[in-house]
Amino acid sequence: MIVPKPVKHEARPGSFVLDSRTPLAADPALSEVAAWLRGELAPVTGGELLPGPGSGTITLALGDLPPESYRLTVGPDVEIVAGGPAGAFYGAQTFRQLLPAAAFRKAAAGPFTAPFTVPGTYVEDAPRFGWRGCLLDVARHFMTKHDVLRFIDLLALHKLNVLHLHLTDDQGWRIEIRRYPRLTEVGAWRRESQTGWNGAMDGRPHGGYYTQDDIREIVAYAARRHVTVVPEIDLPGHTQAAIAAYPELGNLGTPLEVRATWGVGVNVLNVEDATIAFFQNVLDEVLELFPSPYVVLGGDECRKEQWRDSPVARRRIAELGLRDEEELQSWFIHQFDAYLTERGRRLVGWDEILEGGLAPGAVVASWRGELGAVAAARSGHDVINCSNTSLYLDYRQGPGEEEPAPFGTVLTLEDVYAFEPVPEELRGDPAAGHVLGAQCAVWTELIDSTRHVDYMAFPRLAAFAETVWSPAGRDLAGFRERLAAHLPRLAAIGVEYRHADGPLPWQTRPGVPGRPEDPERWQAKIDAWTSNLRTL
Ligand code: TNX
Repeated sequence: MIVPKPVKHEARPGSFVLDSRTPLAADPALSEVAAWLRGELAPVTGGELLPGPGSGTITLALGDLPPESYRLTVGPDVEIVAGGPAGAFYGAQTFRQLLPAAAFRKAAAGPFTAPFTVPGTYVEDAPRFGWRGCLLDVARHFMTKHDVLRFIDLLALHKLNVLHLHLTDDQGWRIEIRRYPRLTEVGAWRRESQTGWNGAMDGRPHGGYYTQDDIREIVAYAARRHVTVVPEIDLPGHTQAAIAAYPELGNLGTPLEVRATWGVGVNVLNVEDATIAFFQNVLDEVLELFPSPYVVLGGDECRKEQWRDSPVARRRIAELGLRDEEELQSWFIHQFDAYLTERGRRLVGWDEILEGGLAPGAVVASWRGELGAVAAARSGHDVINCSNTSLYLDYRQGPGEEEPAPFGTVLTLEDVYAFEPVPEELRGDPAAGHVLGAQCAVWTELIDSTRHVDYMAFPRLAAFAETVWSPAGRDLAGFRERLAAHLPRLAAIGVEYRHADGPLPWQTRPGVPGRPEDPERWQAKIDAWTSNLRTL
């Protein structure tokens, strides 16, 4: 009962006994995976799983397989053969899932829980997609470093390998930049927050940020779990927190506060050389901290009112011979594409970067339905399918008033499980090869705690993991069975997931009203937003 479902999973004769004396031996290239597995198991076996003689050995070995693939054989011994450390890590994750849910506890109550008996098993496994991501929005509501590390463990448990950290937005700047200390001194704090979509405010300050040491720790912790942390610095919209810290970045010349309400704001960056230089300096520090080959520079939801009124923006448009503000936005993003390319990184932007010409080499994170994914792939750009209508885990999970984040259309567990990363229009088209994978998203306008993140992300994230890891095709009944075995693991870890029949009393949020959006109206809105993508 493994989640996500492996390529092949069969019963074999015999069984394995894991106890406090079980030796674990690993190829030197896999020693970090071995250390990780020892660390996960020791609290409940009571042993250290050191290499040594003994019956019933766990061995991690390298074999002639792709890097993320593995074969796991459980008999009198356990053998994990993998193409590389990532594959060995996934094999070890699968092995943990063959143990009782109690093995996911951090400590056994009373005497150690082991020995565990594992029935004979053979698993052959490899991911379907290379990009298996989840976005976590720590800008709208800050999450502590500890919560982020815990979230990384939960991604790794589901064999996801990308954490897209949305670090900056109108409502907060969450990463220390040495050269510009006001970004966090001012930009990381807001006076209060909007509590729902009815405009009510909570009157309570909110904030927080990660120091550069915190970021290094998060990146290293994730790397050990084969998760790449992809940073997002959102530009040129979603930048009010930065403008509050450094007003010269904006268009108004009057001071602004870090934004306390949600929605798409009018305050965007100006297009002066100094502003571009400012953000290239910011990126110098970001690149030093994040080894990720990909860097997300947003590019989404940039309102154009201030540019239309700005003599500087109008002059830019004229000098460069651009058609309009859409092309100006595209030009702005291009400045950073060249910058990143020179430094060996690839720019990722939301599908709005397709409007007004796509920066060469850029990767598109397609979020407004799937039209952007189709357009980008057909024009030869790599794509990550982040479709809001299937993968936005901030959308409500049921129609009732009791749902604690009453936003968006209803997006059930079954809806997420039904998601297919390759858009229908691309099936059978060689352009489908440009789909790197998919990514779910936990936007946090209305999600103000880890407990609430748990409720929104789980178990829908488990369903998402099957769509990107497991072979194509769906088996809802089989998934339900696997999930029934998986939920006790989440419970043992302490994840406050949503139960099938809705929120428990303390998971509701009375006083934050909201009716579910009508799916047809919602789709019509997305169609209107993206109609210009049809003509690309
Ligand atoms: C759209 S996805 C956004 C986010 C919001 C989210 C809420 C994207 C590029 N922009 O800023 O948080 O919807 O679901």
